[in-house]
Amino acid sequence: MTVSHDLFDRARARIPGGVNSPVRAFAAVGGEPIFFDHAEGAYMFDVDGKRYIDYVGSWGPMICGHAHPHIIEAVQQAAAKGLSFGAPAAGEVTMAEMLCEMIPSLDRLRMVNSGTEATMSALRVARAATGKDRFIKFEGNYHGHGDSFLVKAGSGAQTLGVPTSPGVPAALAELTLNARYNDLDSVSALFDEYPDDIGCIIVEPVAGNMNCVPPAPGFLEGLRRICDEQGAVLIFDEVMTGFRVGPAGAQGRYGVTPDLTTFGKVIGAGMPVGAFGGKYELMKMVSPEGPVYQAGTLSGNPVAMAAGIANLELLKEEGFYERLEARTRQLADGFKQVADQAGVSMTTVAVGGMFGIFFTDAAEVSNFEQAAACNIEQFKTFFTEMLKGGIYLAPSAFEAGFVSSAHTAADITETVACASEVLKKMAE
Ligand code: HOZ
Repeated sequence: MTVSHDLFDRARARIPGGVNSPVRAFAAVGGEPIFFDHAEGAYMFDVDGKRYIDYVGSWGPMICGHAHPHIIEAVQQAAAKGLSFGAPAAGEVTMAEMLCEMIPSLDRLRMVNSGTEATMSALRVARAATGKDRFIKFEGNYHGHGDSFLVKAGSGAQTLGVPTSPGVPAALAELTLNARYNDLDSVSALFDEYPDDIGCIIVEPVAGNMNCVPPAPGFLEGLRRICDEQGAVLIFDEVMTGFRVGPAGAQGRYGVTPDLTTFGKVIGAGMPVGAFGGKYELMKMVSPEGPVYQAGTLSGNPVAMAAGIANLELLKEEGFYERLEARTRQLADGFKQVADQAGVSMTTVAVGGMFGIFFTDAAEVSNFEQAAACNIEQFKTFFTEMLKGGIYLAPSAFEAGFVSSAHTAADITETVACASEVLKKMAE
């Protein structure tokens, strides 16, 4: 019996499913979630002392690796000065200035505590600005667990088979329209069906909650054009992509400017942080300057701001993104190469520090239907065997993977070597 197993037994008695967020459960891959003790750089160490090379990175924020000394020092210094004031502090101003400088579409922003809060609030602003309640999202995209977004959602909602959650009022769910990712015709068709009712499109500019699916050429540009023609607000949900696919997020990488952007954990380096921001005209509607109510006692928390600022400082280092992207590409190409050698059909993608592995013979995956049609049984076996080999991947075929700047070429080589053995066995 392991310490991890004992903890899971105790957890199950007091916490639904034994986990505090469903994506952590191993429901879709079999087995039990692992309880961790500590993490450093590219590695996580479980409570039984086993080391794993980590490709979840706390679902994105550990872009500089775990427990980076610069970030830990900033957190320790801030913590020593008090954990929360419920009143303004300097760190919030510095953070807002840094984000607005790095992401040109941000005139102003509001700090919140999670991506879920950010998307809920951005949607409220968009609805208030346009006076229209319906909005378009994309099947398999995930924007947190706000009621309006849990309709054909990705991530854990999809993994656990509840993309449209019970408890979401039907009257609200009916305002959520789902289009097909990378399919502009499906977006136009919804505007034709509801010509005067749609105030907003929200999109993951690189989808990271149905595995990793990049935007097709022209897709994001097309959404911008449609929003301009229809007078709708375009929201980029950069909770996953913000600072992961480039210093100015996906919007910088693909050169498309949204009206509002939402950010999540990556701007807190692992602390509970999110933000939403954008055009001055929209953000001036936010309380207390405007009538759109939005609030949070812990928003802009001084410890979280210190962590986030330290993280952003590291991202500004010369060549950071080139190195991160090269490492991620090495991993994705390595997986593909050993899968080909083993005779297992696989397609991989890499965008910035994000990657995806699809068990399919299709050359590319561009929407949720295609992601769901991949061989999920093969993914389960791959996941389980990689875990035994000390490689920690997301326990779901519907999640992107993440590489950090702490992953070395040797870590990638070790990972690919493990994958090679696993895939050969799978092919037997
Ligand atoms: N967006 C994250 C997974 N794709 C959410 C993590 C969670 O729900 O815990």
